[in-house]
Amino acid sequence: MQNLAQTLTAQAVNASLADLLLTLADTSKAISQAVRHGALAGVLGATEQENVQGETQKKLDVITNDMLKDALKAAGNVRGIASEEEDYVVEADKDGEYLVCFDPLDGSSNIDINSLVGTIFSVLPAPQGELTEQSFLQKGRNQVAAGYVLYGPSTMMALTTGNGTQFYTLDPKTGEFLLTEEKVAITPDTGEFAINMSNQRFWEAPMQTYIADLVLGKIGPRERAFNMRWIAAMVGDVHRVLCRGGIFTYPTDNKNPNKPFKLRLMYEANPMALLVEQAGGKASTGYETILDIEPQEIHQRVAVILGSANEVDVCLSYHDQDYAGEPEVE
Ligand code: AFP
Repeated sequence: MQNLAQTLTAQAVNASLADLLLTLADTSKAISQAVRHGALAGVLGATEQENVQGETQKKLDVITNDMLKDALKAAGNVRGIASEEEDYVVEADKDGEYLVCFDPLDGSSNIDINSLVGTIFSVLPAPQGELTEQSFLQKGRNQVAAGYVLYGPSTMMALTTGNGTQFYTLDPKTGEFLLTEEKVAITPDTGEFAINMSNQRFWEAPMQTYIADLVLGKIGPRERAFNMRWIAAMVGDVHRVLCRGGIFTYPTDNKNPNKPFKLRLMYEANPMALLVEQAGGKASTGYETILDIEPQEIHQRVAVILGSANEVDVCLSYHDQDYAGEPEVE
């Protein structure tokens, strides 16, 4: 089996980018160790601090954020860092060619219940000149690499460098990420959806109608049954979609008028959208393709609808202005 370095060479990935991705892979191994020690290492539970999102930081949020920052600052080819856990962009190396955005531990509310968590990362080219927040505000289509590491029963990395999406599995004996899926392909149709149903009354009408039709199953306009899953960690739900198809959505809701969206564009939606598109799927806000969004600020949030291409299209048909109550189902 090929390892990560061999696969990046085979894909003719720029040597500096390959080094950066290997740095991220090595750091994720250390994070995996910290996550797996859990209570034994005294890393569970929350700190007294809040992040820029106004969320109480878990101890592991802070620990993993520092691990990634330290590794990327030492890499030599990283110009700057944007993290869910950092209020502002972080300077790294003035000669660095890349910007890295990451969520160090996505799904951190799952930590204390020993459920799925992961690290999500996005790599952008660093523009010339002074590093500011503006340096990062590039469309998702500009990403030169994107991926996540899922700390599950096995530690797995999903990665794209624009050559499709690959899966790597960490061999605990050798500490190597080995290529276990060379060309991830999302089935165009699906019978499985992922959404936090408790927000149903806060969604826009098109999403309420779309989900209601899925729940009606055989007796509804879709005329077939659907299953539901919700891991409450985007990294876990998207991994399932990449593995067996599905549609994942965190739509806009009016539960908190000051926060109409939940997922962050730069280090959740954009990297996941690239992985999904490279695997033949689709990713939209309901009204705009995610990878074409012009970012306005690094912690910007967006609605996300992603997964099996044909099912995303059906969901988007409900959002079309001229929707007449009949879904466009092939
Ligand atoms: P945490 O990192 O705070 O646990 O949030 C995870 C997340 O950003 C994303 O990974 C999940 O899909 C989503 O939030 C779950 O949100 P709900 O808790 O509202 O279902």
